[in-house]
Amino acid sequence: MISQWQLRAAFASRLSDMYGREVPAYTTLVDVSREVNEDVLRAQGADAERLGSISRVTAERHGAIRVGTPGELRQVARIFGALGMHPVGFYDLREAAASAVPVVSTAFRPIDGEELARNPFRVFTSLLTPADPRFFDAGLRSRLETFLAGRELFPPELLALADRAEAEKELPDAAAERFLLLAVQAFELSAEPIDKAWYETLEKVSAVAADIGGVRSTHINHLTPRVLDIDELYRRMTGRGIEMIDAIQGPPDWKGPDLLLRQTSFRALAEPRALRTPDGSVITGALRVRFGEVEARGIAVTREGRALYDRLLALVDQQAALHPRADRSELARTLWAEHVPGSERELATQGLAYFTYQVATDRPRDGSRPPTGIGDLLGQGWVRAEPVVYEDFLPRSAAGIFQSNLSGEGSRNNDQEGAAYDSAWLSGAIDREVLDPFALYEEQQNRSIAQVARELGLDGAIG
Ligand code: OOG
Ligand code: NI
Repeated sequence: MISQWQLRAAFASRLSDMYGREVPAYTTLVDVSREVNEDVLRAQGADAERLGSISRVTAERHGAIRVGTPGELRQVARIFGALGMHPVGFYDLREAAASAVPVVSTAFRPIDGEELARNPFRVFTSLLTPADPRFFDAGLRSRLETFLAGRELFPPELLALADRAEAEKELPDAAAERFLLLAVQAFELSAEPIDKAWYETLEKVSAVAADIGGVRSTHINHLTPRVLDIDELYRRMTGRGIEMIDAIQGPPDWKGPDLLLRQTSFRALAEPRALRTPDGSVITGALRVRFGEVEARGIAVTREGRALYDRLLALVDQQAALHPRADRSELARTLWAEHVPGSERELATQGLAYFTYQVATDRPRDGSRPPTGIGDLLGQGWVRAEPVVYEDFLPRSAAGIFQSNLSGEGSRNNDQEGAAYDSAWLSGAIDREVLDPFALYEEQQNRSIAQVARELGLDGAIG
């Protein structure tokens, strides 16, 4: 029998092999990430593993896929459900991006601490929004919806195996093998010729719309390894002559603890694709849609921590607009030094980031009563705090990653009112609850605090 987490680990690893064959530069990125991780581990020792064991980090990937309809997304949810991955978070990239990115997204991932430690594979999954009149007029919307309704992304056999794996939480060896084969196949780049005129019609609106709705299949858009020093990785990739996007998205490189998520990518590569021209002949063209991305993960922040992050992002924007020649990351670094607490201890006591707490083995044993505040418990050595890793994404960074890889801006008519989509709509559309990431982190933190309170005899009175 193959359990869900083994299926998830096997799927991630086979997808990685497949993507490496399709996009060789991805393999370079994985190799350089591994080298950087080994160097960081050598230099920092155990500290390097504070946000995840080196075996987790080395195997860690996120993928990105894009689908066209709620029905397709429902099927994706069944396939990832088989792998123990649940929809977490709602991202509206239509609002986060300046150019035309007509999608809303969620991420499928494990939610349980133990499952994350076994294999944290996650997939950023975007859904096209044909009903948004800022991008699609009535005629185009209807052509697009008809086109999408006529395709099948996932064979019924794959979906049946997925349902079985989700219900039974495992599959017999032979069924597991078949499931993995079909699941990886479903995300391979198709050799079927693309209708050139239709693809170009959509591309005028948005390259993302063309990538999703201009073809009769789906494919993995990128697969992202995790690195322990993304600034060093950026330098080494550039040194190897690989053209990276201009900046690292997310928090700046600063002297305090790593927070949230920092990401960067290399530009989408021209890949040969078969195109059918209006006269029916098939030619080889090139499309630039798939790229390589790498990320460094930091500590998960609370709602207050996130509000601070968003405020600083707005401040950086403001200052960058006032000083167009200034270095954006320098501006960000200065603002962070001014506004963000520089130690894990302060982040914990100010309620800005999530930690799990354990009673310290070397706590005071002189018969004194423990204090009841987390700050005092930490300060007086009663408990230790372990940072909780950020397992999710950032809308502004995601928009930046999408955007930096589009060849054209596309078009968008802002006189039109955008179609409304939110987390509740998405939950209804896929018939599964889209979970709130903050609630998941908070639960994890609260469970550890309740345990500490029990062990210290504080009856849940920790504040
Ligand atoms: C997804 C872009 C966002 C991330 O890591 O933030 C993303 C896409 O290009 O489909 O992958
Ligand atoms: Ni990504």
